[in-house]
Amino acid sequence: MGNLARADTHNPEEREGEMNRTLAIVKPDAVGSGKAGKILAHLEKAGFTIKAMKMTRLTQLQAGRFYEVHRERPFFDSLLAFMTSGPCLPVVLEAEGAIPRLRETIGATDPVEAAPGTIRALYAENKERNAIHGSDSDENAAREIAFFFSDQEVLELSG
Ligand code: RTP
Ligand code: MG
Repeated sequence: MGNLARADTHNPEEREGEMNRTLAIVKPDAVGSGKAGKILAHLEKAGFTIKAMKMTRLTQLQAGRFYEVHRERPFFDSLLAFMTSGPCLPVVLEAEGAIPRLRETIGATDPVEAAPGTIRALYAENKERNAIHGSDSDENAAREIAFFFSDQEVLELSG
């Protein structure tokens, strides 16, 4: 659908595809084991531009709100314990087709199932301690960016 719509336009920039933004979080396992720099380099090599970033340590309340959708899942309490166990790095990333591109770059949730060369295949310890988060839809990307960053923060930093 997107490609058909773009074929009708005479604007070369639009034909190139739409630039958009998504949210990654370098998770506490990766920050704690000194893999954050390699993961950020991997993201840049994969074509993402870092538009905003911060280091923070989530509270139980924040982690619970962020992963609200998983509240009824058996791994929820363990996920919250993990995500609050140390600092993490929320990062706003920009690229063409940023949301699917990030999901492809990070790989499947469980590193055993993640495609070779993906961030989780390279750096995740296991299905829970899996190095990085990536937004899974346009709607969630907008929600998750706003969860960590004010409009002003993103705009002031990225121009
Ligand atoms: P994320 O939201 O962090 O990008 O991960 P995802 O979409 O690949 O996976 P999701 O199903 O949304 O799960 C969120 C996070 O919960 C932990 N998890 N543990 N022990 C388990 O079976 C299990 N399943 C999920 C992982 O940290 C996962 O990334
Ligand atoms: Mg998810």
